[in-house]
Parts: sequence; C-alpha cells; structure tokens
Amino acid sequence: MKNLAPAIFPPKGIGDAKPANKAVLDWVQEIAKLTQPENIFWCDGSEREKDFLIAESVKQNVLIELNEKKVPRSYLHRSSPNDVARVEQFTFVCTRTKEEAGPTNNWAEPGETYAKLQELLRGAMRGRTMFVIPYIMGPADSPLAKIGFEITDSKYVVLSLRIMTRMGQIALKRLGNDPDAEWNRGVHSLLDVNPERRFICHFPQDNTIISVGSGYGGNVLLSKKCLALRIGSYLARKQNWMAEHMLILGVESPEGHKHYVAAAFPSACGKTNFAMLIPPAHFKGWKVTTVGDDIAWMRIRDGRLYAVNPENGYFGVVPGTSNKSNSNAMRSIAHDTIYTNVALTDDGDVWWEGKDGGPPAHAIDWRGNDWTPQSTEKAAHPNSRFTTPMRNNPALDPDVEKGEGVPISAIIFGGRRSDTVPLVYQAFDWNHGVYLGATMASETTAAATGAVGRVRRDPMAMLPFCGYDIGDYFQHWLDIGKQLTNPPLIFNVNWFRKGADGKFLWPGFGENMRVLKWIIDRCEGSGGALKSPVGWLPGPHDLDLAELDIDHNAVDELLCLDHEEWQKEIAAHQEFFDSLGGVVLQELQKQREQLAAGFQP
Ligand code: GTP
Ligand code: SPV
Ligand code: MN
Repeated sequence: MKNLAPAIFPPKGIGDAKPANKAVLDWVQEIAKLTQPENIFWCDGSEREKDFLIAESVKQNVLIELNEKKVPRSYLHRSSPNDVARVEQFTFVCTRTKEEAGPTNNWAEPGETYAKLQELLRGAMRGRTMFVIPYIMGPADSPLAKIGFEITDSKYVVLSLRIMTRMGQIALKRLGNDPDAEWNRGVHSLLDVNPERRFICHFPQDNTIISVGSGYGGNVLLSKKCLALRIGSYLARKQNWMAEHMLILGVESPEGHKHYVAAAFPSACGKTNFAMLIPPAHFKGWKVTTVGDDIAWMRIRDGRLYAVNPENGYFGVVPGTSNKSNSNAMRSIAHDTIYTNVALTDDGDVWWEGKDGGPPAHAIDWRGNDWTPQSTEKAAHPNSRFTTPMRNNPALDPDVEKGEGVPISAIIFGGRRSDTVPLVYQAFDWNHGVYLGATMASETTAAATGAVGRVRRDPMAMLPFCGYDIGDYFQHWLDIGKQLTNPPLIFNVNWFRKGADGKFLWPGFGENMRVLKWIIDRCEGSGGALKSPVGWLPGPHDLDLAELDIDHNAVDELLCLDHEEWQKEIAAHQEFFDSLGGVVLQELQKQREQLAAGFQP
C-alpha cells in the first residue's frame, strides 16, 4: 500500500516540545505503542516549526505552493475525491447507553467501539510521523477555555489546527503539571483514506475523540465539530453553559451603541457571510464586526448570556465568495491561507465558481484534472474550503480575545427554505424561541455527504453536532432561559425564500443589514412589529428598505404567511417530534398547539 504520510525527520530544536504533564505523556505513549509510528513530533506552534512543516508538505505533495505575488504564503491541498465533506452516517456518539445519545445520533457501544478502533489503529502509523498537537479553545484566560490534544499522522491537520486554534506552547503552559486537569484526548489517523474504514467516534464520558480514515475538515480537525460542539455540548449541559453552532457578530450604530448577536444557521447556510457583513451605503456609520463565524460558547453572567468564539481561524466555504458577496472574506483569504479543493490556474493562482472576474481559459480542477470553461464538471468542489487565521479579517471585533465574552442581545435561527418561512420574525419569549430553534429546518447542502436540497429538521443547526439526547438538549435550553434575567431576544430568518420564478426573493449578503437593523431596533425597544401566529413580523414599513432595488411584491411575498404552507409546516413539526419518540418536552408540545391554534380557519 502506498504510504500516504511518510515520516519526516526534523532538525534539532523542532518537534521536541514534550509536555511536562504526566497524564498527557502516558496517553501519548499508549497511542504510540498501539500505532507504532516511526517517530513522535511534539508541536510547539512556533514559526520555525511551521516553516519546516510547510517545506516538508510541499516536498511530499500534501501542499502545492501558490503564486507568491498573487496569494502570498498560501497553499492548495487536494483531498481524496472520496473524502470531501463531513460523513454523518459514520459519525458516532458512544455514550454508555443508547438513550444518552438520543434518537438523533448514531450510537455505538463504547467498549466494542474502542476495540474496533484499536484494531484499525494497530500499526497504522508505521513509517509515519506521529504529531502531538496541544491547543486551547477559547481565549486563554477565559473561564470557558478548554484544552485539547490531537494526535495525528497528517501534516495538513497540524498546519490547519495551527490556524484554527490557539496551538502549541500557550496550551502547554495553561495545562501545567496537574495530572487531574480536564483536557480532551483526540486521536486521528488517515489510515488509507478508505470510506469503508472511516469512523468519527466520540466518547463524551471519557472526553475522548477517535477519528480514522478521513483527511478532511470537520472529520479530522477535532477541535471543531468534535470537541467544540459534540463533546462541548455534552460538557456544557453538565457544567451549565452552552456550546452552539453559531456565529457571533458585533453591530455598532453611528451613535456608538453596540450590540452582539449570535446566529445558528446549518452548514453552508450563511454564517461566515453574515459574520463578516458589510453594511450597504445607505447604512452610513454602521459597523459590523466578527467575533466568530461558526461556533459560540456561552455562559451566564449577571443574568445575561456572554459568548466567546472558541476558535482562532475560519474554515469557510469558498465557492460564491467574491468582492461583491463578501469582500472581508476576500481580504482575509488573500494571504497566509490554506485552500482545499479549489482550482489551480496556470499562473499559480486559485479559482472557484463565483470568484470575481470570469473563469480562466484553463485550470487544473479540484481533482487534479485539466479544466476549461467548456468542462461540464465544476472546477472547485462545492464544499471547497479556506483555512485562514481570524487575524486576517479586516472586520475582526476588538473584543475577540476578551475572556469573559461579549454580551448577547439577540439569538437568530435560520435555514434555507425556498418557501413557507418569512424573511424574519421574532419569538414571543424565550420558550417560544426555543420552539423556533427546535423546529427549524433547512435544505441540505454539500457540507455533508448525501443528497443536497432536501428539507430536513435541524434543531438549532445542531442536528449533526449535539453530543447527547436531543430532548435533554431542548430541556437544557429551557433551563438556561429560567436563569436569565435579561435573556437575548430570539428571531428566525430566511435569506433563501424563492419566488414563482425559482429565484431568491431577497438579495442577501450585505443587504441582510436591513434585517439586522430591525433586530437591533427590537432589542432597543424601538422597532415596530405586527403580531402573527408565528411571532412578531415586521410590517412593510418597519424594515428600512431605502435605496434597495426590490419589487414591493417581492417584499410582500417575503413577509407573507401562506396558510396552506403553514398547515403543512405544523404537521411536519409534529412528524419530527413523533420521530424523536418520547423525548420532546411538554412545553414544546404546548408551543406547537398554540401555533396550530393560530392557523385554525
Ligand atoms: P459552514 O462553514 O458550512 O458552517 O457554512 P456557513 O454557514 O458559514 O455558510 P457561508 O457563509 O459560507 O455560506 C454558504 C453559502 O451560502 C455560500 O455559497 C454563500 O454564497 C451562500 N450565502 C451566504 N449568505 C447568503 C445570503 O444572504 N443569500 C444567499 N442567497 N446566499 C447566501
Ligand atoms: C460545517 O459543516 O458546519 C462546517 C464544515 O463548518 S466542517 O468543519 O467540515 O464541519
Ligand atoms: Mn459550520
């Protein structure tokens, strides 16, 4: 078999940042004994280490160096064509009992699963280097911060985690010598990148993750979906905080009033774009800043929710990114970025569908084949991604390193819905907001393998990421609400409603500022709204649509409630609750009855 990750041999002073903590050392020895690597590389996160790993990755064709003038210090990685997205069917939550994992997770018995994974990992790193990566999730001084270690045989994972987390010495320092300190154990091996031997397994009760057989994204950057969301949500319930699939943004008025907003949209439904929103010219003096683009960890302080972004970088969808849709993202990815599965132009630049300017006359597509504009295949994979440090973002919020977090004024849920769901509406109160989150749905995207465009319920955008029973998760939301004296207002948005012609009714992107402004007005107690069965809806004059080229009929369509569609929607809510067995709470059933009553003839 071809060795996918040949060993590398660093010069003295690189790869020898052995931690002092005995618990970590024992665990690494145990994994090394099992996987039999050629050598162990202890990462420290230094520049020297990075330069060395990049040079080796280029030598071994793990990375392709891009044109230094076009995209300085940036690289292209091509993953295996069988390995381009998260694999939900091979993702397991291995709690002691099936009930603890609940009806929405794949469950596997922990003992059997450890045994199976051990067999797969036995000798898996022969001839390879085993990297030990220490990292922190969250600002180092935050009460919410968590430490993780990832063992991996992939250089791409090391270089990516270096961008995505606070990695290296900083984590070793924070961990210290305490043998009883809390830290997450992550083990990853590429094996032979074979979908038949691809498993992403979580053992919440042991704070352990084992991922084998993939080299891509959320399957292998164990800090992200695995720790920050699946294990994170499990710990959050036990420790009375929240781990959510939410962006966090700051919005400041020309008068200097600032609010922070967190928004949960499913994968590839607009979090990164919303987090980097650039207000249109009409909103002169308004400023939107990014705290995080994917994950929020929130805790209660003085009766409010405060959020930190546990991550240090962005793993964002590339296709569709342009100066028109998201110039902050374009500036972020103009340098020091790792691209995965985009096209390579003849002059060493990157290209993707939707980039500014026309397509190149010739390129190498994401699979490594020749591509021209006449090709029927896409040049970049629909789930191609950039990995870029958050420091590159020109709109980075100044409080992103604040350990205590930023106070959240509003929580927004949203998904891709061609019909039924209005552009924006507000929940009547916290519990009603929990119902909106619990029943939200979205058309599926390329971020996970499987059919695209199918409407599926995705509660709080956490369906693939909740590390325990979803009924207990809903209860946790209700319990948090009871502890808040100043809870965030809760909203639902839908940028993706389509007209009869099949086109989006709403221009989206920067123009979403108009919706955000209404949300902020509501938080300030100044925005107008009409009561409807689904919640508070803006009247046509409550949204500031000045200088927006949009048809009045389109606005009416965006805000309307179609009774027939809502009858179907409410039936789908019930069907979803039924599919969860007995886990759905009385409070949510009560909310559903109230909603249904609002649509009685
Ligand atoms: P993940 O990283 O998978 O969690 O995705 P995300 O939620 O961060 O989504 P992202 O912002 O990367 O957007 C995903 C896709 O949705 C891209 O193709 C965007 O161009 C598109 N998109 C984002 N915002 C809007 C919008 O307001 N309107 C429309 N029509 N499309 C949008
Ligand atoms: C998502 O799917 O929500 C992502 C991409 O952010 S991945 O990291 O692959 O999960
Ligand atoms: Mn995401």
